[in-house]
Amino acid sequence: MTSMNRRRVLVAKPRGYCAGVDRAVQAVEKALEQYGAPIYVRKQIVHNTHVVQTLEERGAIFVEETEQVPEDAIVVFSAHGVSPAVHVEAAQRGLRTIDATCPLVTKVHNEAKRFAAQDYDILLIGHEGHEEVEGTAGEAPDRIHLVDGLAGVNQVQVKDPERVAWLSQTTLSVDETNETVAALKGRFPNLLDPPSDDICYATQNRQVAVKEIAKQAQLVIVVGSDNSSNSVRLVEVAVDAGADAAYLVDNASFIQEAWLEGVDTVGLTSGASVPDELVAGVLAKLAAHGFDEVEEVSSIEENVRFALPHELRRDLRAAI
Ligand code: 0CJ
Ligand code: F3S
Repeated sequence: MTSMNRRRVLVAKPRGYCAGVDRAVQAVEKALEQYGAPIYVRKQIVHNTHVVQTLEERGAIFVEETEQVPEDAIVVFSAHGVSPAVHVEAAQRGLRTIDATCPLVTKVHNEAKRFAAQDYDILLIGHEGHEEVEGTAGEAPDRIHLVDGLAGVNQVQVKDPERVAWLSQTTLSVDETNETVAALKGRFPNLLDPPSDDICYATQNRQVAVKEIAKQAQLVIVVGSDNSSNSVRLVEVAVDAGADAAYLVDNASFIQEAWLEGVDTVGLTSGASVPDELVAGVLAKLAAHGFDEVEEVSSIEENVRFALPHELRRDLRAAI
């Protein structure tokens, strides 16, 4: 230990699964229980390496596209959602599907359909290539234009600048999105807002909490996988909020001892797709390095719950 001061960890709350991740993971578990292995899953059910590996060990098979799923199999669609074309493809192949799309992503799909039906061009703020954005854009491919942050604002072309609305990916940085929207309104003064926030409650709550700990911590550790948009955003938000350094780690083994040198206060948080046991592993490693005082920060309580996908409430075997 290099520091003589007391070493403490500020743990951000809320942590653990958000309601959409909990539902999606449970959907795969329930399908395995009800129908037995293998259960196919299109894309990673959520963007967490540990979750995917654990489900694989239990008999889930992860594929990139539905064409890789055998005709008589069951396939689960991931929490990030799919475009209508994927549903059509699956139906054409006679697959039995369980849609684990987070209901808050489905809400954005519905907003996209409604704006498109009203003849609006839709500026979808999000990260190019992210599955959620691909799914949402598929609801109205001719109408939806991706705006990937501030850099995308000046490039976007619309049919009628008077008839434009914006939507967003659910897991973006709230502050960055506000900046992008302000810039879009500079270009399109009549830009219509979504009826309610598209950035979901879990993403927003975790950003509020990480700002709180980043003000007091020299180092912020975010547990999450590197393809997890909401987890990566927490690293950026922590640095913007004043942490000297912030790192994303999949689990405790990724922590480098050099990061802890001269540090008295570590902030710890996790993405919405991260099981709490991984955070517990990081706490144990930090304790072994003298960070044995643990304080929970933030008073946000999360009590959102979603019912399991409706397909799990009937017997899919009946469809064979
Ligand atoms: O888009 C979602 C439905 C969020 C799912 C939870 O997080 P994660 O890490 O699987 O996905 P993101 O890359 O979207 O944050
Ligand atoms: Fe849904 Fe937000 Fe979680 S969109 S899956 S509640 S991160």
